[in-house]
Amino acid sequence: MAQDLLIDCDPGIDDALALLLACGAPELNLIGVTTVAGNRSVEMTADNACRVLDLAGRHDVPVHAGCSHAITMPQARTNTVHGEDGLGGVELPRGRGATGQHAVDVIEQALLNGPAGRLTLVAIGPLTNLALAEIKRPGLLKRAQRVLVMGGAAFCDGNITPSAEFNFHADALAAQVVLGSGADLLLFGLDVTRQAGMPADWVDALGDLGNRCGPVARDLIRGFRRDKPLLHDTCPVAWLIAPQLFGAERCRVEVDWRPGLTEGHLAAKRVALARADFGSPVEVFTSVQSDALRELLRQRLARLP
Ligand SMILES: [Ca+2]
Repeated sequence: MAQDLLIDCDPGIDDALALLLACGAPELNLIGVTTVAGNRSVEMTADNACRVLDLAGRHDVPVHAGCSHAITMPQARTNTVHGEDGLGGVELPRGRGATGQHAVDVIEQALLNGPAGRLTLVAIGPLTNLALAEIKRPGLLKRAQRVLVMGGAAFCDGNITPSAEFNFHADALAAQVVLGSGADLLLFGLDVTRQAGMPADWVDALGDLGNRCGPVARDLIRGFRRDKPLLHDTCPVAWLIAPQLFGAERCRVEVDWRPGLTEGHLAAKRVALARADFGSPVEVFTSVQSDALRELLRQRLARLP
């Protein structure tokens, strides 16, 4: 039976690829998408999620906009790595908007309705929505079967500051709240996503899939304002389909949420070496078979319209 899945995101080019992968995977039942301020404003990320889902023919998947900035900051920390429009200048038609329901309420209701352990959460933007849902109703995230998060840099350099990854830096307190929630948590940070590159010839070949989504995926990836585009957000969704492609280490983790040089830094220590009173135990992913990951994505994109 397909796995019920809710994706919280901030599209974002790699978010768009993650959504397309989820739409193209018969193993997954995407019940909804929530969005948050991150790469761009929350209004723009909600619009972009609608556009991407419609592209994939998934008009049935509702999009709910959520938080407009981090818990501790008056404005969102956005970026333009994905272009001013968040989709690398690729113009996709928009036939609808987000629902009137707030993402935090949707996450709460999705986890409260039905039995605990049924729904999987994938969070690939700043963690503000998940954290506020947990603050509103403590213990909520433990009702998820699993919470898969793209964020952090455990044993490698950051991509925003020397030690912080973008999603954790954008709302470090939210990251700490989610990591400390006691949920069954899988962390896909830069340690693993930096291995998930996209060579130009592979990107070019997406244009030959014979559908409309393939060439759009190619153009989205070409829109990255980085020399070496990476499949960051695709990794947790791919794990749900093919976990054997990934390797992880059990670690205890904490996020530095105080303002300063190391804000958003993920402090991780392997469980065998860590004191039991340090942080929370999570799976920290450290390796991926990148050729097989790209092939999985290519095959699932080929199933789309
Ligand atoms: Ca993202």
